Formats: sequence, structure tokens, C-alpha cells
Amino acid sequence: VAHVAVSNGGIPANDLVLSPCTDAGWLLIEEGLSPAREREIESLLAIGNGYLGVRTSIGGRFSHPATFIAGIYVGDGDLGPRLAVFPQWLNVAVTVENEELTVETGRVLLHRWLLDLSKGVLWREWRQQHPSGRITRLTCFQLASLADRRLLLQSVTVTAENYAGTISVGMHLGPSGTHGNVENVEHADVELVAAEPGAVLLRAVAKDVGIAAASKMHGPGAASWKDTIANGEERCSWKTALGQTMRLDRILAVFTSRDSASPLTAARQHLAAVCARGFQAAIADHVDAWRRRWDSADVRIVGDKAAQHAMRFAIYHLIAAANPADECVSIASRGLTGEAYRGHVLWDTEIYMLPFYVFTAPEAARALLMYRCHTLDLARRKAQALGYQGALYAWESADTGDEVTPQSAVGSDGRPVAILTGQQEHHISADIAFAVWQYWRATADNAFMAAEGAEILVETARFWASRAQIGLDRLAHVRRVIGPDEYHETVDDNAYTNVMAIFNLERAADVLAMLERNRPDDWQRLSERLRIDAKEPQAWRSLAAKMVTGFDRATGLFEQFAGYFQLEEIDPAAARNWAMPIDVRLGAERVRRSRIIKQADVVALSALRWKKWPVAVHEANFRFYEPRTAHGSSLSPAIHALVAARLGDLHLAQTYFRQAAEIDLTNNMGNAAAGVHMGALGGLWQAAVFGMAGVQLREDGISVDPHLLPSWSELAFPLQWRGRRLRLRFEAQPRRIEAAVEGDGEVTVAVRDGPACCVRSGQNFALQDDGSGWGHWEEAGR
Ligand code: IFM
Repeated sequence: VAHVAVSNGGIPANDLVLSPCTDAGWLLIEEGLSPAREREIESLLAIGNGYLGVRTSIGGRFSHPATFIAGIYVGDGDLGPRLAVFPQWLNVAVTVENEELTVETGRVLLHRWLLDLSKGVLWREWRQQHPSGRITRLTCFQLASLADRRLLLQSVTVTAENYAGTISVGMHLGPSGTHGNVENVEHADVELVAAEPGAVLLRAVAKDVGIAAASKMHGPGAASWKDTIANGEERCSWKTALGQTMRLDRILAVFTSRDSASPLTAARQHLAAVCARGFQAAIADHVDAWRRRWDSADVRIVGDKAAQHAMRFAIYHLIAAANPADECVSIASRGLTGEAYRGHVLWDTEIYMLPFYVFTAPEAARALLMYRCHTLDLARRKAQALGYQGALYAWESADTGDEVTPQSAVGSDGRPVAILTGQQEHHISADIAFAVWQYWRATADNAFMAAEGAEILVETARFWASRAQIGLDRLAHVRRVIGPDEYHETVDDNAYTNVMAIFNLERAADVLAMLERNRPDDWQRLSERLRIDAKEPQAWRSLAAKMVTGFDRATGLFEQFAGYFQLEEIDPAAARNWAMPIDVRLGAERVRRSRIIKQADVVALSALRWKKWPVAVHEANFRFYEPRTAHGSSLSPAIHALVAARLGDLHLAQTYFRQAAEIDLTNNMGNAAAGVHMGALGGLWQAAVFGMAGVQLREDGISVDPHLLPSWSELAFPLQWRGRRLRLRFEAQPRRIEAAVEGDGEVTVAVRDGPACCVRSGQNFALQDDGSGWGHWEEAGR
């Protein structure tokens, strides 16, 4: 993977409890300055904790720094709301003998960004030679605390390498001044509250949400210090001796009116409490939170450094994007790392990201599903507005759950193009139902299922019941939709949509039967509240049985939608190896009339419903659709890697895994500047766990079917299953599987074409293939 150097850059040890990891596999390093890549680097190196997300920057002409708070949006025009940009705080302004230190003045002797994925800390090392010959070294870091999500910590260490003189460091918070080329767009709504001695306080408003921040800079109490606070800037100046090093630390607390009735008071009090405990303690808590989170999530890949690094990069951003404590927000398609899709939430969350949380942090998965529960009323309203019953979730949603997909965009020829996804991409309702079911099966969170989960399943099933129409052929059709392949709009009977709708209808009926049997009180409550007619579940089942899927028994193929097979066959090679998206190169109309598809559609069904059909069906569809797929969406390559691995096509699995891995790391789609692709990162995790390890849920545990990529000698990861933690390890040569369980209870681990094993807490079992097939599970040492 590009841009990865192999050392930690020699950042000097200091008296902090913090230093960057020394293992290159845990670092993302950006050497030197690359103005053309500045925005992309800001996305890749973003730090976050699910409450706050920060794109940091050197503040050059091309930079686009921003701090976002989950769930805080502004603006409502034609394009819908967008994530609000928090007032500036990142700028560290250094002057030496009254001359500003910038990369543009003098000579940059060294510049290095270093993101420590293991600790969620971004380091910057910078040596600048001033035209006067003075050399100053800066070592800075910043983090968004994972232990205390309202905290941002920043530290700057300044060394006067070859001179003595006056150095001054300022840290800014507030409306005035710009950072990079971005005027904070919410300046009008930002107010600097009279800074009280020793702290800067700020208040801002985004729509109807109040935001407050309190900041304090600390440093060693040398006599030569002078503190001033003006215009939201805390500034310290001191006389430095030759070679002397000084460190300044800053603590910033952020609250909103969603967290507290008086966010300013809360921020000020929180700041005081954290200051009293100390900067070091805040860092130690953060580092420990990351250590614990990695312990529950790390995927170890031995033999392929690039794959290992990409996987850690993916997991890093997934951890940084979620906040299990907030059930009123979800994760946008670029998380809190950029402004693509204006920070809107799409199906990327439930289908591509959620599995990672289900199996590594179920509480985060639950919080994400609760967002869909809290926005259910808006989904009901959308269904109603379109003349349907039940709940149709917004294709793009933000703070309220309202449909916020823009109605049009500017096309590549400068003319407006209608965006129909908000009106027609309905599979999202079934995707959310699918996610509810998957979460419940993996966690056995019956309380959630009995209340929120069942309500989502019922209301989405009701939507399909009113959405499908019985045709003259007496079959149920879902007409005028867009499936995952967005190159083909207003199509009938998209296979993905209809098969997912069948799943939705059947599981809604199942959950009601289950509740009636096992939790009659909950069933009664739900039935009354949702006025469930006794005949509804049976009606859903018979509708599901009548639903057209486009499946042809003779060929084993699903027709992606009615009429797809009649479309023009364009040489599939035209779909590949072009920097320009195929719909731009050939024109949207031409692509619409062709069999070229944007992204995994039927192939996504294979990934999600693997056990539903024989492997031969998956094989036939993959061989048909894969060559016709242009991968015009970042979501596509990882799902292809997953399915190719399950089919044992390791060559294609490797190709797609790499393509998915490089979406952000080499910016192979050219749009990483607007944020990392969270769905693709979640997809990468799924490719390894569900594809290469072949993990699937069973009633009593999990099954595996390992297909390690040729370069991988070992793959290992933890998984949570119904309150137990399972640790799995796969070796390639000889084929070997190890399974250990922590926590209460047991987990059955079954192997395709091999025996199953019930692993109890504290046990570690191994199974080996001696060349003639899997042998027997045996207890192994730990
Ligand atoms: O949700 C996706 C969609 O499937 C394809 N275009 C990009 C969206 C956001 O990632």
C-alpha cells in the first residue's frame, strides 16, 4: 500500500505517557508535503470517536480541515442538510522572534504525518528552517478521546534547535481567522463567550442545536511564560535557550444541547474536572479504551503486509466512527471524515458496516439500529406520502430520518440530472430489516427484538405488503424501483429488492410467532400498539411465496430485473480499466440500455443469502454478473472479494480484496478527499471474516469455511456471539483451525466438509487437515 513508510519517524520520547507505536503495521505515514493530495490525506488521517470527527491539516492553501459532531447538521435547501462544521480549533500558530513559522517561509527540512492506528492518535513532525537560518522542530499530536467522547486533546512540543530567542505558540478556538482555505461556514452562528481567566469558551448554533466548547492550554510553569487569551486564542510566549524544548498541552471539551440542557456549563465543568485529573490521565484512559477495542476487533493477517495494513486501517476508521452511547445518530457513508453525501446515512450502514459492530461491539450495533427505531415515524410518513402502508426508510437520512436525498445534481456535461434514488431505491427498508435480524441472531438480544426490532420488522413488512402488486400472472411484482445497481432506474422486479423483501416479510411473520409463543406479554403489547391483524403474518408469508425473484431454474441465473437479459451486451472489458466512470464515458443513457451494472446487485444477494441456494447457483450468477460489473460504487469490490473467496476463486478474491483495500489508501476512485468510504471499509472486514474465513451464523454458534488468499499464511480474529467471545485462528499450510472461547457458555464451531465442535469457556480446540481432509477436533494448548 502506498505512502507507508517503515519507521515511526524517530519522534523523540518525552515525559508523556504517549509515544507512537513502533510497529509499521500499525502506522499510516505521510512523508513530506503534497499539496495536491492534501484533502485526501486529511480524510485518511482523520481522527474520531463516533461523537467527534476531525480532519486535520497543515492549513495550506489546498487544505479542507473540518471537525464534525455526529448528528449535527445545518442547511435545508435543495440539497438537504449537511454535517455542520464545528468552529476552528486545530490551528497551532507558532512565531519565532515575531516571525510566523509556516511551511511556505524558509525550508521544510522534514514534514511527516503519522497516524497511530493502535491508539487513535495523529502525530505531526515538522522541522522548519527559517530564512534567518534558525531551525525549529515541532512534534504535535491530537486525539479525540475514545474513553471520554467529549474530549479533544492536543499537544505541541517545540525545540529551538540552533538558536536562543523568543517563541510564542497560539492555539485558537472560535469564529475569527481561517484555517486553510475554509472560512467556517457557520461563523454567523458562532459566538465567543468572554474568555474567562485560563480558558476559552465558545457557543455556536447549528439549526436548533446549541454547541459549546471550553478550551484550556497548559504548559510547564516556567517563569518566562506569558499567557494571554484574546479573540479565542490562548497564547504562550517564552524565552528559549539554545536547544531547549517546551511542551504545551491543550484540553478541549465539547457539548451540545443534545447532551445537556446547558452545554456551555457542561463543557466548562467537564474541562475543569479533566484538568484537575490531568492531561496524562486523559491520555491514559484514551489509550486504554483503544487497546480494549482492538482486543475485541483486530484481524491479524500473516504473510501479506499490505492486506494486514489495509485491514487495520479499515478497522481503525470503523472503531472511530461509532458511538455506542448515542442511539439517535448513525454513521454517514463517509463517517465523520468528510462531506461527501453531505454526511447522510444510507444502506451502507446496515449492509456494509453493521456486521463489523454486530460481531465486535454489539452495543454499537444496537445503537445504530436504535437510530432506525427513532426514525421509524418518518419512515412511516414517507410510505404514507407515496401511498403505501408501513415504513419506507429514507434512502438518505440525516438528523430526523426525513428523506433528504437531493432531487437533482449537476451532470458531467454541466446539465442538471434528476436523482431518483430518493423516490425509488426502496430496498433500504428490507436492508434494515435484514440488519435487525442479523443483530438479533448474533446477540440473542431478546429485549431489543421484542420491542424495537419487531416493530421495525412489522412496519417494513407492511410496506412490502402494500408495495407489491399481484399481476395477471398471479405473482407478486415490485415495480418501478432502483436496485443496488443505480445505472438502471425505474425497473420492475429487481431481484435484490424482491428477495430481500421476501426475507423481510418472512422474518416479520417469524418474529410475531416467536413472541406469541415465548413472550406473550410483549406480543400482546405490540399487537395492540401496532394493531396487528391476526391474518397479517399469514398474508405476508403467502405474499413472499408469490414474489417474483427472476430466478430461472434452467440456467440457475437470477435476472437482475425484468427485461435485463434483453439489454445490449457491451463488451464487458469496456467496464474496466478506465479512470473515468463508465456512465460518464459511455453516457448514462447508453449504459442504461446495456447490461453493464454499477455494483454488486445479484452478487450482493449471494453474499447476504448464501445458504438459501446451492453453491452452483452462486457460481453461475457470479460468473455472469461479475464481468459485467463496472464497480462504479466503492461498495462493490469487497462484496466481490467475499463471494469469490466463498467460491474458492482465490485469484479473483485477491484482486477484489486489493481493489477494495486501496479505495482510500491509494485513492483508486479519486474521491477520498471527501472522506473515507466507510461502507467499503466495513466490506473489507466482511470479505476477510465472511469470505476468507467463511463465517456464517448457526443457531448454536457459527460455521466456517476457510479460503485464505494465496499470500496469507494465517488469519485470526475475535468474534462476539451471544455474550461469548470466540477467538478463531486459521492457518494455511497445513490447513488448521483453532477456536477458543472466553466468557460464559459455549459456542459450536462447525466446519464445512468437516466436523463440528462445541467449545466451552476457557477451552481451545484445534482441527487439522492432514492432506486427506479434516481430522478431529482436539484440545490444544493456549
Ligand atoms: O449507498 C451508496 C450507493 O449504493 C452507491 N452510490 C454511493 C452510495 C454511498 O456510498
